[in-house]
Amino acid sequence: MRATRRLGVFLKPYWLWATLAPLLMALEVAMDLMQPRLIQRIVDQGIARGDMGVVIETGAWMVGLALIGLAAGLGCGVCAIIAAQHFGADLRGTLFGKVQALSFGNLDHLETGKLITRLTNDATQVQEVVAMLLRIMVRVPLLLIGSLIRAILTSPELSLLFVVLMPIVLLALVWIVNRTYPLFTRVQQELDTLNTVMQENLSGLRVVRAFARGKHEVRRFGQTNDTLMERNTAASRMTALTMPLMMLTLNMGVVAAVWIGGVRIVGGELQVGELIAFTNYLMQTLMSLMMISMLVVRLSRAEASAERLREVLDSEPTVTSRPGAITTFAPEGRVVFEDVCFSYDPNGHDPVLRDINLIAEPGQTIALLGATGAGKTSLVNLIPRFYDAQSGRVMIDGVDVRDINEEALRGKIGVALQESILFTGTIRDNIRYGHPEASDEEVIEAARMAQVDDFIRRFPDGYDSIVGQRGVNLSGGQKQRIAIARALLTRPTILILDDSTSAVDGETEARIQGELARLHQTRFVVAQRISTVLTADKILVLDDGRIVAEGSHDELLSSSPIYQEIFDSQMERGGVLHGAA
Ligand code: DCP
Ligand code: MG
Repeated sequence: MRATRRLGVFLKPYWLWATLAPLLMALEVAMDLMQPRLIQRIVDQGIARGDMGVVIETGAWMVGLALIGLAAGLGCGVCAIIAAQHFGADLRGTLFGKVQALSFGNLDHLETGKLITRLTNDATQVQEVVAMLLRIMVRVPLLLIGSLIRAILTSPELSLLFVVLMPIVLLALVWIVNRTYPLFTRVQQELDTLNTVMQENLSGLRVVRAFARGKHEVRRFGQTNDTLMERNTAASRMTALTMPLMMLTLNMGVVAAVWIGGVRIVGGELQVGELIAFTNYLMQTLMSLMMISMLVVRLSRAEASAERLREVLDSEPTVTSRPGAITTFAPEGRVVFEDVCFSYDPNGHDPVLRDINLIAEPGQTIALLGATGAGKTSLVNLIPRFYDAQSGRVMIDGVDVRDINEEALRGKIGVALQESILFTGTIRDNIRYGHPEASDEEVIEAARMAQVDDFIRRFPDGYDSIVGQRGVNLSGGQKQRIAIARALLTRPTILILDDSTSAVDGETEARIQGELARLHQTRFVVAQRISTVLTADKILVLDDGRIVAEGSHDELLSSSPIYQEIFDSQMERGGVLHGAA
């Protein structure tokens, strides 16, 4: 229950609706509780005495009170829905905002698939339970206590029946809840697995196709699907089985009441109407008890969802702005790494970068070369503070990046990430993403420099062409170049290109480099091909998280065996010659 209660804050702004709903429900319950009492009056004072007036008058009262009850019930439903829907919308909004505030480090743990389930399925689960709570949570206890009291008032002698019935029903309920609770927990777990399998598959559908693993995936999904069905059936069978059992107990109670009551009526100690009223209250009491057991099960399912939401809500961004961080930042672009060590593990195990020292003067191009997994992406990600160094410092113009407000910092750094992701929308909007106020001329200029202007113009809609989800209707190299244009448009002081021309042919790459060379900015260029780094002011060769060689192309060629090795292997394939042209 803790996690569910923790979400209660989202109901606070709607406290009026959230209080009105139970109040109206209380009114409805009050009306419900009056009915058996009025039936009793019709029977005992109307029918038994042949008094038509009492019958008509009481009947009219019954209809009137029922109508009030109906109105109150409807009102309660409306209020509960308003409160719950607003609650849900705010919850989703807050979750989304939270996700936006998270750092790269957090996102390494909360995968997209999981986040989608949380923002949709889990949020809805909790929202539904809130709507239910606002109605039933009040109804059930009120009805239980109210009808118990009325039953005792109606016939204290018959009420002794409760002493026998209540323990039986309570025991049965505890047993049922104990049996169904774990069953429903397992249903929820299996539902999670199903969601995961489904999401992984939908996002990786192309891989599945490419490896012709469709049948295998269908089988895998089928297994999970079947397990879910079995568990659901087991849980439902349990509930289905218990219903008749409960009804049996209930009916036995009624039979006992009628039997004992009948004897007393014959003896003249009880009136028929009283008996009818009593059995009515008896049934309401026992029914309320059954409702409680259902509530418990439902709540426990929501608790699992609430717990998952709590995990998102409580995750703190791993990278945050320090109080007093610099908010106006106009650097020249001198980047310095001082003894930087970095690990993806919060405790610093398995460092990915070790003792990194480097100086990039304003306007210099620094190239990072190294095998995959060497730590190139990790290194450049420290400059815009996607992650924070474990020890050592990263400084821009002598200021530790941790002392600069994140937005101010990132506003000066243009990044083309290793994986070029485009959003659904026009090509123009994609290029403008980091600088939405940019004019069309600026967009075209950036595109021209990134060598995409030509092919964009060849589309029928030019810059207004729509890019599909994840940019499916563009080639890898085209996407990379749009990502470069996007980074260039923000006119950054520091530009980071993480393997951004890996899918671009050598000739085009050389042309992009030629354009970039005319800009005065500090550039970090990550590459696998030597052709990409030939003209760099400084080339850093990374190996297993360490800088193992450093210098210009010519220097490295004569001094670094590793560099020579890379050079030779690429020469054989002719890549360098092509790129150097
Ligand atoms: N790593 C990790 N968690 C991440 C990203 C990376 O644990 N979120 C690990 C995987 C590698 C190491 O860090 O062992 C270095 O990864 P990089 O992405 O920095 O490696 P490169 O960019 O050099 O490799 P590539 O050329 O493949 O992009
Ligand atoms: Mg990388």
